[in-house]
Amino acid sequence: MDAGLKLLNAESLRADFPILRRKINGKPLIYLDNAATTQKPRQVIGAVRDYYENYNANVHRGIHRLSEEATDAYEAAHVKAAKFIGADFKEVIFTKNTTESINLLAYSLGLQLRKDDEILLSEMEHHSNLVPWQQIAKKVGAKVMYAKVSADGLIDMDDFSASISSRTRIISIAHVSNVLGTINPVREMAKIAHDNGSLFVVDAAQSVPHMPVDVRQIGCDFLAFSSHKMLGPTGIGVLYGRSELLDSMQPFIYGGDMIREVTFGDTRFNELPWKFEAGTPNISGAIGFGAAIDYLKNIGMESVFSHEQRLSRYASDRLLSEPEIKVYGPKERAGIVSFNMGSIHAHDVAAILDQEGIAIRGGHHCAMPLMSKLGISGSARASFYLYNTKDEVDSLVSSLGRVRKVFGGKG
Ligand code: C6P
Repeated sequence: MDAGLKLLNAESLRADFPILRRKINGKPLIYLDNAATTQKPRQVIGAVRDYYENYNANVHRGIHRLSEEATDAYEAAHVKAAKFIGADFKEVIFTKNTTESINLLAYSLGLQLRKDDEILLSEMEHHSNLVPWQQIAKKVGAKVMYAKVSADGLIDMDDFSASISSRTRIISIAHVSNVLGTINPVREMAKIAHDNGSLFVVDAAQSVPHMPVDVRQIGCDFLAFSSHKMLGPTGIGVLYGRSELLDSMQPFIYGGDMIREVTFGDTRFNELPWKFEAGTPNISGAIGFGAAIDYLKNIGMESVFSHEQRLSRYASDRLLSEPEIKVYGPKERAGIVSFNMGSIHAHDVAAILDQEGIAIRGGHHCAMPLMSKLGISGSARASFYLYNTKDEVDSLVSSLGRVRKVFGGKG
């Protein structure tokens, strides 16, 4: 471990999260569904409340005091989000979430593709980084290719390189798999993409919330993530794009705020990033998101990452020492552990754990093609964040005994 790394104290951070005091079925809540969404600290809840109580107004429109304050706070959130990933202010567009960010790209870039152009994804993509490309490819006659995932849960880099051709225009890959916890070598992939003249998109929904991410270090062209997976409110996310690319792209949604001048005949679009933010944005969400970024920066993303890696290593070791449990994905992983217990359905595992106050996700995790590749219909998944503890992992593993009892040794 890096000697300068500040160890995170999950126990003391928990006091910032009011929901973690809740009891479920009379038992303390153990929240292990952080890949789906994360809980919110009082600092984020307070920032949203402060906006509504003290300076609620629309942004970029009014000359009055409230509108100026709201605009300043909204733009400050853009600055925080840009700095958090090492980008410039004008390169960060606020969207609804990762899904909308990728749809923006699919519509804006994908619709420019020609027949027989190729888009390369991988077999481990979330539906949000698959369905938009698939649908746009159908419209323009492009082909979607998938780099293979090996038995140990890694993208096969030989197959990745071999799948790229002179027709590959866009390559879009998850930084971290929401099922396997695999951390993909996006920096290396960006280089391979650029050597071929392809654009490289990173789905960072499961990485930006959990580890240091710098868009210049990766060298990607675009990167997408969601506030709600990093302690912030729902309904706000980011699309990062290199400014020269965003400048040359057509907006995806048209309307107010994204224009400079409109006549009866035509429209000139606003400057970046506003060109891509049509209509009244999610102002309270952006302000809460800014507070979430402050909170994470204060702890340090290296510390968040190392805490989660320690928890996921501990969890997978403990799960693997139990009878009939299969854990999916590589040994070196982010804070996501997917598993199955013999022939017991993942939904049943999640339902019994819920009775014990433990929240995990069971199912296909919006990655049905990956499930079919793994030959399963779903998995149980525990996913960690900065407020989770080793004791909670112990409770998870011991509660699996109850699952086994209910299902009479099927696990
Ligand atoms: N995965 C999960 O439980 P949105 O919903 O737009 O904020 O994020 C979509 C998304 C995109 N890419 C990856 C890798 C993701 O994990 C997700 C969201 C959640 O795994 C909800 S299905």
